[in-house]
Order: sequence, then C-alpha cells, then structure tokens
Amino acid sequence: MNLQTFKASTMAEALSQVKSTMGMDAVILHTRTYQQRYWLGIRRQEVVEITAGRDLRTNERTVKRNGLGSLPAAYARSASATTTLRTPSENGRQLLESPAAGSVMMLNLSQELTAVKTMVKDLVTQTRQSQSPQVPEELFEHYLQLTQNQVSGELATELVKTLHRQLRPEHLSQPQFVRDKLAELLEKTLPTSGAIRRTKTSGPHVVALIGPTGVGKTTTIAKLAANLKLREKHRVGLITIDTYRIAAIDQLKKYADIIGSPLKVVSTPEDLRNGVSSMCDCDFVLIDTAGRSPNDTLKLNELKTFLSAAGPDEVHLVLSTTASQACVELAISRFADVRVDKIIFTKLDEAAHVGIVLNVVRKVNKALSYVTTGQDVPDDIEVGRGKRLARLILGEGV
Ligand SMILES: Nc1nc2c(ncn2[C@@H]2O[C@H](COP(=O)(O)OP(=O)(O)OP(=O)(O)O)[C@@H](O)[C@H]2O)c(=O)[nH]1
Ligand SMILES: [Mg+2]
Repeated sequence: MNLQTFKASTMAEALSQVKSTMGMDAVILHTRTYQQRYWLGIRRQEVVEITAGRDLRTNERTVKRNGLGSLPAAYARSASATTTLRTPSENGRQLLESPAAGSVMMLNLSQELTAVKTMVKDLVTQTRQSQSPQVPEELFEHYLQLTQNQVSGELATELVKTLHRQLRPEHLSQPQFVRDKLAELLEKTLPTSGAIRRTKTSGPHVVALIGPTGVGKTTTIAKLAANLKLREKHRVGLITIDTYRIAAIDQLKKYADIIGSPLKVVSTPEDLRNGVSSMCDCDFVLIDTAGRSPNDTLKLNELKTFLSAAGPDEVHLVLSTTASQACVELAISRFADVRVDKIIFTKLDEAAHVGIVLNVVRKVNKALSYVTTGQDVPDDIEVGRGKRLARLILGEGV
C-alpha cells in the first residue's frame, strides 16, 4: 500500500495534486482543514490536507467511518468516507452518484466558498489599506478595530502611528502586549476630570447641566444629587429652569422628594440668582435646564443669560453616546457659545460603539466628568475613567 499526504490552499488544488501524483486509482482516506499562521503569527491561511493511497484493496463504493467529530458537517461527511478518484469508466454513473463522490463535491464547493470569502476579506482590507497609506501595515488590524468602534480615521491613524513608534519589532508577535499598549495610549488620550468636588470654604458649589433635548440631563441630576446627598452626606439643593413643561418639573420634584432635597422652580434669570442665594446653606446646588435644540439660537441665548445670572462653578454639557458624530459635533459647537467646562456622556448601555466619546473629548479639549450607563437612579452613573473607556473601545466588555 502506498500512502501520501497532500497540502494545498483549496480542495481543488489538493485533489489535483492527488490526481497528478497518484493517478486516477488513488483512494482518499482522510481530509482535514486547519489554519496556518504566518507573518509573525498575525495573518492566517487555511490549509487543506488530503491523505490518499493507492493499491488499496477497497471497493470504490465502500464507505468507511472515521472519527472526525471536529470537522464541519459537509467536511466530516466527505472526510469520513473512503472514496476514489478513479473515473467512472468501469463503474460508470454508479460511482459518480455514490454518496462519497457527492460528499467530495460538497467539500470541494465549501472549500471554494471559503477561498472566495478569504479573498473578498483580503480585498476589502487591501482597499482600506490603500486608502490609509500612513497607517503602519503591521498594525492595520488595530486601526480597523478603532475605526469600527467609531474612533475617527484621523485620530485612529494618529494613535496607531504613535503606538508603532513605541513598539519594538519583537512586540509585533505578542498580540496581548500590543493591545495593552494601545489601551494605555487610549487612556492617556482621554482627559477626565474626576468627580464633582467642592473647592470653596463658604457658599454652595454650583453645578449646571445643559445639553440637547432628551439626552438624560434630569435623570443625571437626580443621580448626582442622590449620590452627593445619600452616599457622601452633603447638603444638596436643586433648581430647575425648565419652565416649558409641567411634566419635566414633576419629574425632578419626584426625585427631590425621594432624596429629601429642596427644589426651586425658576422662570427668570433674576429668580435663578435669588434661588441660588437662598440655598447658601447647601454644599452643592445642582441646576437642571430644559433641552435646547442646537439650532435654536434664541433659546441658546436665553440659556446663556440664565447661566450668567447663576454664576455656576462648573457647567457640564450632557451628550448621548447614541447620537451621531455629526449631531454631537453640532451640539458642542453651539453649546460652547453658552459655556462648557466638562462633558458628560449618557446612555453608554445603549451605544453600539463608544469611540465617539474619545473623538469628542479630544476635539473640544474638555475633560470627561461622568458617564451614565442606564435609567436607574442613583446607580447608573460612573466617574469617567480613561482605562474603562479604553477597554470598551477595544471591545473588552462593559
Ligand atoms: N438607557 C439609558 N437611558 C437613559 C440614561 N439616562 C437617561 N436615560 C433615559 O433617557 C430619557 C430622557 O431622560 P431625561 O433625563 O428626561 O432627559 P433630559 O435631557 O432631561 O430631557 P429634556 O429635559 O426633555 O431635554 C429617559 O427615559 C431616561 O430614563 C442612560 O444612561 N441610559
Ligand atoms: Mg429634563
């Protein structure tokens, strides 16, 4: 008995090798596919291996079972069959129509499909690579991961180029090391301010939240107030200048009652100034505002007048991670005219990708203060931490 193993990148090529080396009497005994790493282990390629024999005293139609549980169904069917390449001259149609021959054809088709898929994937990568010539080739997969997580192309290129400068050639074969370095870099790229802190010795520390409609300002105020009052034992006063909708006032009133904090509803800048003064015995005063459309210049100007009257120590712009980059950028440019000191990103739990946080904070050069992660008051809020966001951007859990 003469046994040989043939390797190729497709089933068709491997079969052709069997045919040309062993002739049409060859009998396929075993097939398997596996991934072979190359390029310092970064790239992978599929290898098809066929073990074939000649001069076996086997009936062409014999189907012999082997234990090949780990192969996909179509592969396993063909791999578990002992079949032959012999042309059907002697046994004619019978052989061609045998289950084993059918399985080999299925296997062949499946291999071809895999090859086409790999080719398309490589083509897409090559096209993207040619569109981003400054991205170091060895780190292209990391660039793709960043852009797929919504990090802008410009920032992703800058990050990957910096990463490339920090790595030595031997690091490229250590994927976890490269990921950790990238996470470190992302963390450094993201400025954070830490929690709200009272810096004064007398009078309340006044914090206002502003932002587009429905991003979660009122819910975030309630979370902040509850944490400051119930966990940190501070005296907290609440003021809302949300004069447009009764329902909005009720929403904050409910939270104020639960927390046990006073709430003032004001409708003019003068009222607001007086309201803040009347809460002089509080450690913190949190001001909620009605959502403004970034396109509504009139209401943005009105908000500016209110804020000037209140003289807050910090103004946080609240943005949602579920909004598009364009919406968020428009909001930032319009609200910056009012006043923005820090950024809060809400609805991280609903966001498909969180790269937007990095783009925005970096672009406006304002620190991230908090992120919110759900509708539950007071639990679903966290102080913004670069490390956690870096891991989220790299797809490493919430
Ligand atoms: N999934 C999720 N939902 C949130 C989060 N924060 C707030 N929401 C929800 O978003 C919706 C709007 O929240 P509000 O706090 O009323 O938003 P707002 O910015 O005050 O809205 P306006 O005052 O109308 O501008 C509510 O259904 C909240 O429960 C969050 O972190 N995750
Ligand atoms: Mg509100």
